Amino acid sequence: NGSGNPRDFVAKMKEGKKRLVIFYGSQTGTAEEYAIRIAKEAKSKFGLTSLVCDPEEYDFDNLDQVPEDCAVFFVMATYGEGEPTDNAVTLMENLKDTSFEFSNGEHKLEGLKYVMFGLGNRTYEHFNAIARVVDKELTDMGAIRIGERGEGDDDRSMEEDYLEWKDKMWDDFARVMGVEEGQGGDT
Ligand code: FMN
Repeated sequence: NGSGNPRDFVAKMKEGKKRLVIFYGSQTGTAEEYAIRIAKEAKSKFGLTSLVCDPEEYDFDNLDQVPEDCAVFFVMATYGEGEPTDNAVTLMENLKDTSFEFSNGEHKLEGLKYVMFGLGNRTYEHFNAIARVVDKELTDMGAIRIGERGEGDDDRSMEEDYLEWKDKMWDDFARVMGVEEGQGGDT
């Protein structure tokens, strides 16, 4: 209804009856494109709608308040010496900072279900460092990854890496979320 805090993604999910939220850490748009594709696939496969989010536009203190029947996707590119994109700096800081409290008063995300796809390039020393770090931080806080972490290589095989990863991920997703394929709709 637009009356709430515009930086509260959990409220937006609830208002829009969306069970998925997809955050993209993107500098030149590739990760954003994959985030949008993932949203389209969730809709066509399972009939689930997603909130596709620029992490810079949201606060993460209520990341622990994502409802149990929902999942959080992270589509994260790596830059520099294994650094996040500009729009993911605060997200990274919040996850890494053990004094950052979620609304449960702790630095814990017990039982939060998430999916991880990283974008990188194997010619860099810190290949997919951000996806790996965010994955580790989430797991350390008690969150539960759905499927394997995907890692795309922009040097040679981004598209193949994505295609190889996603079918198994959607199988695991369906099992964990208790949804079935073939319930999809348009886009
Ligand atoms: N990929 C890595 O795995 N590690 C890196 O350290 C890394 N540094 C990069 C630095 C620059 C200047 C550029 C242009 C790319 C770098 N990459 C690195 C590859 C990007 O992560 C990859 O191209 C990704 O697809 C970009 O996503 P985006 O378009 O969403 O920003």
